[in-house]
Amino acid sequence: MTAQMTGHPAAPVLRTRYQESVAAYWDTNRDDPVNLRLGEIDGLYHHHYGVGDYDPSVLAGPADTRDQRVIAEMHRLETAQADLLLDHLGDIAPTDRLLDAGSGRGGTSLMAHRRFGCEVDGVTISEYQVDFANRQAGEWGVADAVRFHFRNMLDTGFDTGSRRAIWTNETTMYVDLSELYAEFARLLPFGGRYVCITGCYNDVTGGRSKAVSQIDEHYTCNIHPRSAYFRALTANRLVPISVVDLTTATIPYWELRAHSSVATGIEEAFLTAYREGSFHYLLIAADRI
Ligand code: GPP
Ligand code: MG
Repeated sequence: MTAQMTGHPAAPVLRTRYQESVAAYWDTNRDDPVNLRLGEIDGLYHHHYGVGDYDPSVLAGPADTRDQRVIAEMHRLETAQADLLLDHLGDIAPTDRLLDAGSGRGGTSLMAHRRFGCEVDGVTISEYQVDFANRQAGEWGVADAVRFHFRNMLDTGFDTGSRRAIWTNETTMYVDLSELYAEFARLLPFGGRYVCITGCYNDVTGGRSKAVSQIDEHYTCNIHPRSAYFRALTANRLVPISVVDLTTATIPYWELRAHSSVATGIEEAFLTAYREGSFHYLLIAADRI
């Protein structure tokens, strides 16, 4: 397909060595039961964490079915996280267009289409994820409305002012926030909404803690301080309307995950970082002015 046919600029999708390494990480991360076994439950494959209390009875019941109950409960909490994000998008009409920036295997986009009935485009720099998510959209019978593209969220190629709302669900730790929000300010019309869920480190406790560094190392990412979000939003005409500290709400998810067969070894770093206060799990909703 030529650049002209897609409306996308001729620039390469991956611009830097760092972006190549991030793409390689997600392209090769194909055997991840912590995400696949959850997604298999209902066809919503997430790449984000959960919020809310877990039902303690999932740990108490018969041992032979315990793990499946734990996995189903983790999935319920991850889907609740995406629902919370969508709650902050505001009024979305079926004629609106949305952008999922860093769309992973597509779970949040499919939920957005199911809720609002509108078109959703997802972009990711992992070609594996693009193919996986487009296959899911096909299986859901919504491939005409929910489309995933091999594009860079810093330079999407979509038309100026074309998006009623944009979200990033745990993806901003891979990019420069100034570049990202400049692109979002271009894509959103006046009054358009941006919603971010992210992990960020705490300026008040100081620099990057050891636990936060372990998370960066694990995912090949670069977690930003809390201050960087508000500075970059404000500099790009994105004015916060809601800021929700989800730190307390996400801790049970990590406690449950630590008890599951699909734990990856990063659970203790998240629990330490959240409990010691060096790291927050934050939702920010902002309007484009
Ligand atoms: C992906 O979720 C998470 C990240 C890319 C970035 C780190 C997020 C922070 C809030 C710091 P995932 O579902 O792919 O992770 P896992 O495989 O561990 O479940
Ligand atoms: Mg996951």
